[in-house]
Amino acid sequence: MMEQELNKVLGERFGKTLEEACMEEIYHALLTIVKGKMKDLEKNTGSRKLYYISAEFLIGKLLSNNLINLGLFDETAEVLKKHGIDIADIEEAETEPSLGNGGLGRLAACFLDSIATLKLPGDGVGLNYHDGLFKQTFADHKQREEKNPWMTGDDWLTRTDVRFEVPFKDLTVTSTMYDIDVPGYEGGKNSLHLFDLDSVDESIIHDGIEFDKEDIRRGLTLFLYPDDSDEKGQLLRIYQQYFMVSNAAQLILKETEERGFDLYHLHEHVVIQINDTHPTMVIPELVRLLMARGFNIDTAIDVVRKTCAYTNHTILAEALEKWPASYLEKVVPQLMPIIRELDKRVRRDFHDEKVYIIDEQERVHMAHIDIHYGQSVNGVAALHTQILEESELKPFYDIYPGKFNNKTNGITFRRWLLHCNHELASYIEELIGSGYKIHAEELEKLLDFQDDEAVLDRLRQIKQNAKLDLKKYLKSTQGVEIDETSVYDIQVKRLHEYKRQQMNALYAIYKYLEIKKGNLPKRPITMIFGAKAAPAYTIAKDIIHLILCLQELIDSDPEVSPYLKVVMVENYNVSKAAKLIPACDISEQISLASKEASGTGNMKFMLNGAVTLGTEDGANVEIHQLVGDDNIYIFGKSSDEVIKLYETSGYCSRKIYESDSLVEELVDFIISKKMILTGDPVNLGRLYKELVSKDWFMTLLDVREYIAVKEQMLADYEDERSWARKSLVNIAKAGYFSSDRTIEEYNKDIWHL
Ligand code: T68
Repeated sequence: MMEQELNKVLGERFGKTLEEACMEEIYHALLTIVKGKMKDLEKNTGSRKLYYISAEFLIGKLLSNNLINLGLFDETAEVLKKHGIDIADIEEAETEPSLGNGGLGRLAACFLDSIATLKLPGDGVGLNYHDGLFKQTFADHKQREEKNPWMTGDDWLTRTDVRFEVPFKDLTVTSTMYDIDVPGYEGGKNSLHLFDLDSVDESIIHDGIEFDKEDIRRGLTLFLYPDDSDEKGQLLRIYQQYFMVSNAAQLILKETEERGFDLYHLHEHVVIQINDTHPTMVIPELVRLLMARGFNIDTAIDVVRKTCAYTNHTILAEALEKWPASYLEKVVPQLMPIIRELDKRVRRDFHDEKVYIIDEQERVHMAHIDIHYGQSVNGVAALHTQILEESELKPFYDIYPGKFNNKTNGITFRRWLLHCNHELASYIEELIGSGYKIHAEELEKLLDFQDDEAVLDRLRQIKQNAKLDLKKYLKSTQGVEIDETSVYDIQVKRLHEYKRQQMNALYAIYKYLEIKKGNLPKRPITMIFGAKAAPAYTIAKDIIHLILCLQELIDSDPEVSPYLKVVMVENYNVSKAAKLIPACDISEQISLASKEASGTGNMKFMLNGAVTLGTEDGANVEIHQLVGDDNIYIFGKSSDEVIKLYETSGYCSRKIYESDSLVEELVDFIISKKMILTGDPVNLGRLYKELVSKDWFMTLLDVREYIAVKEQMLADYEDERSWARKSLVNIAKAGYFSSDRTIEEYNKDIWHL
């Protein structure tokens, strides 16, 4: 079937056969075929529909996943193989949409997959950023940002004729809606709606990612998270957010009316999940639109409140959005009277300024709108929700205990096992049958094999094959040579001080110095990093600089390089994650306890048989509970201790630096002669100073224990069988982290679809 279809489409479009076509042509033929098949699928329906509004949908490449979900992957791979083609090479022809930044955006993509798979009616709504998040390159050991065009004219987007007028203070624009089909695994389909402006013009970008941020018509949807370090940038973000939610609100009202429902019953037929605060303005916007349709304000607010639900993804105060009211006045003055009214009602009912929407400095706290004017507030892991309730959002929890609930994150096993690790997926199927693909908890059946030497050996072999694949991949993409007999120790995630890549870098320094002293490791270690730093986040970029300098220093030292390798993967993204994760031995999840809301990379690594080295933070806590002490390596101060240190200002990094000679030696190395000769003294000096005199995320607090536990882990790795057993237990216990489970919980507790 697939063979004939491929030949037919290749003939019609390129006048070629499978034998003659190049990779790009085969990719485009497959795209056409798969899009056609998805068009024929019936959309999930129901009397209540979900709209998941998110500034990010980090969907990754779609060809293989869509083939898997349509049940066509194996057949397609077979057909191609017959003609000497590896489907992985076809995947390379697809550009990756960079419509997200990190966990929040990838979570939204996993959720879309699970919602469709569970046959629930639920669409995603977001923006179609032409150049997405920037593309990262390295030069002079530093991050450079470039635009990242991903649309090719022939891609997964389908232009629709849905258009809405979106009124800003100084101009009104007309949107265009693009759709991407989201097929469920073995049935079901929903849509991802991405709004755009026809007038957007990439030619205004110059010098990397610079452009005139006041040119709304040509620049509105160029980038995800354009630099907001100045007022113009912040205003542009407000333009983007309002454009997203006004389109979403208009689409929701239009579809609800088309489905024949009365808007006075909107909440019975629609639920809106607000993914972090970026879509918060949908609340006042819906109130405005309903009032324009004749609702009185009480009814409008009541209906909207019953329709909306909010997910919080962070407790970092600086990440909680607060827009100056004056900025909102400049962009969307029509919303300010409504926001003021919402605030007035809060002040009428509660006498605690901590819960007001507009504070004394006339800043609008977006999360406060969501909490007062939504019906649900959820955190994304048990510990995170607990911290929200007990400290970060305590005043709100005291008012609305019933609104708060936890939804521990999950990942789609279609992408993060079936697609990224075919060999492991088929071996699991051999052992326990295919039921686990739908009922992830069936992975626990693997526990029956934890003492089966043949199974453990095979798992080791599968890991080894993945390590070889990664070796080849890094060689061909970055020209980097890694040793497949080494331990692969991987930390990939956004770059942020709280995630503490700098602590991992201090380990690299430790190991370097040990090797120099003649204390050679039993087995070489490959430390792999992947991370983008926000363009205006100076210290994050300094940390990248440190890692890149260490990479070079170690590479060029023949005494050290046989035993230690540091690799920073350029432009870490979803496709690279899919290559790195199956090959990992040690999964680095080392955030300062209390700061990582959940983490989802931790789940992906576990599912692929890596063992976690982590703090008791986010979902690590739940991983720990599931796998038990023997199958995870935990270190560091607890979240309670950390929270107390913040409350009492009880942390002083300089004290640790001055009293612990090992810490002093490691930190001093950052500004050692060798490093200064390799890198830039400004960046290295600034980072050194930051660690010694501030260290807001308490690297030095945990670094000693971190090193000790990592050393233990490396020693334990040498007992190959016992390590393989740990690996098996991690895979077996990962079922809980299927996003199908998460979505079932959202549906049961919040959505009621
Ligand atoms: C992440 N948040 C959390 N935020 O950090 C992570 N935020 O612990 C969690 O697993 C994940 O969300 C899913 O719940 C983010 O990724 C952002 O990217 C972000 C971007 C701009 C502003 C605020």
